[in-house]
Amino acid sequence: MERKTRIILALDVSDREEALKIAEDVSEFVDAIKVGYPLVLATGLEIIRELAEFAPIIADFKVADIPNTNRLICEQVFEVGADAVIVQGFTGRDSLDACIEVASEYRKDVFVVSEMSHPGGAEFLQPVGEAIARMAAEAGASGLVAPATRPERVKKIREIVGDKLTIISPGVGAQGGRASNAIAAGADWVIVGRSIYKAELPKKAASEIAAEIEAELRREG
Ligand code: 3DU
Repeated sequence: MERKTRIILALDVSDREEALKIAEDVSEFVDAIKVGYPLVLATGLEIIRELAEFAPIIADFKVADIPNTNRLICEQVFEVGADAVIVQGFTGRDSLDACIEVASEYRKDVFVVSEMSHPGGAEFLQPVGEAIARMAAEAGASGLVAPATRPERVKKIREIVGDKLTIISPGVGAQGGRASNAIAAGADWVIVGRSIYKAELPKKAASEIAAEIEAELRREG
């Protein structure tokens, strides 16, 4: 995944044609496309292979099972052409290790959720988010998912993992976070869904977020 616009599109639509149309339309403004349950359950896993024509694909299945099941899930995800998978960390080190082992066989990436961006993310996950971030770094994950709705938490997670891991950050736009604040706090990429795919002109919406991020990066020098 190359750092260009620093935007990952969360493509949570449920129609195949619409998904492909939006992906093609916005591809110059996104560095990757995140695909999750809404699109895959509606259209089938093969949509990952089709979308991979436009951008690297992050499969957001928030994998959270025993090691053997995690391994089986990750094999399916990488076989169909995804470049990365998002997994939960709360299931423990052995479950995470299983995902990382499969990813390294396929030379792919694992992103671990440290804390979720919605209000409920502060209830159970936030108190263990820092421990999950440390575990992910020790286990050799590629990156973490940290909330753009709480830039101070992105900053904290960045302090914990240093430059060792990348941080991808959902919660921009529809959930109230700002792309520039998440990037300023230390996120490498922001994840944006509804603010792009529900916009009247998705390409224009993506280009505006890209411009906001570019301005922030210029300001930082
Ligand atoms: O709120 P949006 O429409 O911009 O979509 C955000 C996407 O990121 C969506 O796919 C959601 O499932 C995912 N996500 C979070 O929003 C929060 C997390 O902590 C992890 C993933």
